[in-house]
Amino acid sequence: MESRLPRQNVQSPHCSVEMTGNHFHTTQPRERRVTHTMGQQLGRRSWAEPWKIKVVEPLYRIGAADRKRALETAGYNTFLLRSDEVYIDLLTDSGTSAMSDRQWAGMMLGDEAYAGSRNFYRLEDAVRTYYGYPHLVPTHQGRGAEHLLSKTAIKPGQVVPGNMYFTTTRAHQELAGAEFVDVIVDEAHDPDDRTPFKGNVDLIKLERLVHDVGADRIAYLSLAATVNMAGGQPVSMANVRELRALCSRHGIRIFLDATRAVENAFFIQEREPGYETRSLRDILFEFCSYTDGAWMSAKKDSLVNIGGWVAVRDEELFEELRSLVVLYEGLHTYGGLAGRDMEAMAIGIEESVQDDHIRSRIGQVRYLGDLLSGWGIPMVNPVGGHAIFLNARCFYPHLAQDQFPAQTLAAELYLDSGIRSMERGIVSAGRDPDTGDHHRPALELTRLTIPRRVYTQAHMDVVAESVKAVYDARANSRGLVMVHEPRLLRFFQARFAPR
Ligand code: P61
Repeated sequence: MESRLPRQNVQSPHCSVEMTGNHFHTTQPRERRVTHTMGQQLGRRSWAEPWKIKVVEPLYRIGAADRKRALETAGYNTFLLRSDEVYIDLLTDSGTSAMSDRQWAGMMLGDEAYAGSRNFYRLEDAVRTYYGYPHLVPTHQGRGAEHLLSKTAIKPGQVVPGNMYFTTTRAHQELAGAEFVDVIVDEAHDPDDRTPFKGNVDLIKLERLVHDVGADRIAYLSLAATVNMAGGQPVSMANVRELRALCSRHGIRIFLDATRAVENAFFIQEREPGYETRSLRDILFEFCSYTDGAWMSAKKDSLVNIGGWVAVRDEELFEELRSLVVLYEGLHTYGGLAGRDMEAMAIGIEESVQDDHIRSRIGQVRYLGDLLSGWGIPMVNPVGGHAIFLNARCFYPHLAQDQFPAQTLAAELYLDSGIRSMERGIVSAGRDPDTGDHHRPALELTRLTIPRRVYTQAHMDVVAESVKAVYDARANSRGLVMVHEPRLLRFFQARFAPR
């Protein structure tokens, strides 16, 4: 990790070597100056990534006038910017991670047979080994898996309870005819509540729902670990264990959104008594063992640029998934992927459960969080696995929610420095399909999402300084109006104008 201190002294008994820029000057011994690494300044020992960089991709800064023009052309929606117009891209951690040398080497082992590719069997083996599900159907990415599972596991008119909605997940559940009901603990809706497992399902809310609608109207429990929209908050092992008992009593299945389940396992290891000395690998396996199946966007935890899967224990459901995948994605042994993509995914799964990897991944997110907290920047606490979620309501208390504070904050950040973030508030929440009104989530957040193995600590410093500059200028922001609203998942393509 490069220290961001202005100058560094390396002391020896005889002389000191002073580093200034790229030059070394030998000077006379003099009074010892105490320097602190960033880790020490933050009150801990420094950590470093368990990798070194072999290939780099240049970044370009674009000037303020060009940023202004680009944002106008993009309708003040960061999804509509071209990536060439972005300096540090924190839109998402989805498909944006850096693959390892082993993964790239694996790409050369792609077996591009239409049927029975050897890479499929390797992937099946990795999913069985680390997640424990016997029957695997690959898909091109997470929403392909959500589509198949929603179509096979939901009957129109059923209810799907879950620990907070996710945009594509809920859209597929609703398209399949279900109503989504949020049963996450109340603490999840409060950015300042520091409960360690804010992703947990509230068992009382779930029990009440079962009582009100009847167990046979519940298609399944949709359990996300970690919970993206709550700020990457984890679910405890105790909670999933109790859920298993409750759902088994009522004959309800549990399907897991395993997209960031490895990050969830890290939080269990860190925070849950009895798991301190267990490996991530063990924790992940045990967590999944309480569920009937899972869907996965491998573009996150599994360190690939594309790919996903759905995997289940039940053979009948597997048969249905297998017949649908050939209609929507591709043959059941490639599901819309190239053989090489499946090989990279299998290797990525193995790399993702390494304790060192996750410690440094989440450590980097926390590093940014610590800097921002130190400046009193309002955000979701505790910091979650994949991102910092800025609390846009506190940046702009003078803006009403339908003046789009989080969208405004994403626009201001881009204007300040070319950093791209994402709205996670009223725009993302969309409209209620029955009433047509905006969903009005309690959380109005702007997400700074950290890709895995891509940016350095220095990039985080640049990001933190820009957030601080935007925070300092917060009183000047006037908000936005929406001038174009797509029917589905509107946040991707909506357009805005300044108020
Ligand atoms: C993201 F703005 N996430 O966080 P797919 N489950 C979960 C996800 O986080 C997820 C998917 C399923 C994205 C990409 C994205 O509203 C948005 O492979 C917990 O992207 O199809 C994806 O997996 C879907 C960004 C998705 C969005 C939807 O950035």
